[in-house]
Amino acid sequence: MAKTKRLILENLKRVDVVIEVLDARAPLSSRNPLLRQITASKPRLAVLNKDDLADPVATVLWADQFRGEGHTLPVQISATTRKGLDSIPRTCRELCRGASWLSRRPVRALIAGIPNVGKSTIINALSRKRKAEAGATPGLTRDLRRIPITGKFELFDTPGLLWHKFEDPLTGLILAYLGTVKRARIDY
Ligand SMILES: Nc1nc2c(ncn2[C@@H]2O[C@H](COP(=O)(O)OP(=O)(O)OP(=O)(O)O)[C@@H](O)[C@H]2O)c(=O)[nH]1
Ligand SMILES: [Mg+2]
Repeated sequence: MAKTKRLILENLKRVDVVIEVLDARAPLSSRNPLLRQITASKPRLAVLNKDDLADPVATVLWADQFRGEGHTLPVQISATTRKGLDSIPRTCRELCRGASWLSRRPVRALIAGIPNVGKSTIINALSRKRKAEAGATPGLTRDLRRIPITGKFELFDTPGLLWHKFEDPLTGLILAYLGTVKRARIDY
């Protein structure tokens, strides 16, 4: 966790946007307060992934709530079915609108979030290649990697980041249900 936090902090100056990937089934519990705190200086995009597994009515309400907060644009996607994928590069570009460098170099976005929410799967789906290791076990991505998607868009994959203490025990339970916590660490 300390290593991932350091990786994100060290690489923040190399990116234009931070994408926080959330699980559409539990957007509030999967939102990492530590990540919000350390990336507060960058424009942010909240991606509600695994839309195919979530209640569609609830997801729309969640997206409205995020939109209401103003500082973070929400998009709903499913990396598996490819629903909404194109909205990621498009929204990242919108967040950089007016920047002097926009016509000269790609938009660089750091993709972060708690373990197992689908960060690497989103990168593979966008690039249409298996460039990042992805799978059902939390903690698969172990290092930061820069992955060019198109000439206009680059992503930085990061390992999952959890925080030290869940204020609400229900959050811990929900994160365990989502497959975020390593099995060996769960008290069944
Ligand atoms: N149903 C469904 N499964 C998904 C979706 N996106 C990712 N997954 C699955 O979620 C699991 C985790 O995916 P990863 O891409 O490895 O997740 P990650 O966030 O990179 O995980 P770490 O690197 O461990 O932090 C895999 O089994 C994926 O197939 C989605 O949109 N829908
Ligand atoms: Mg990963």
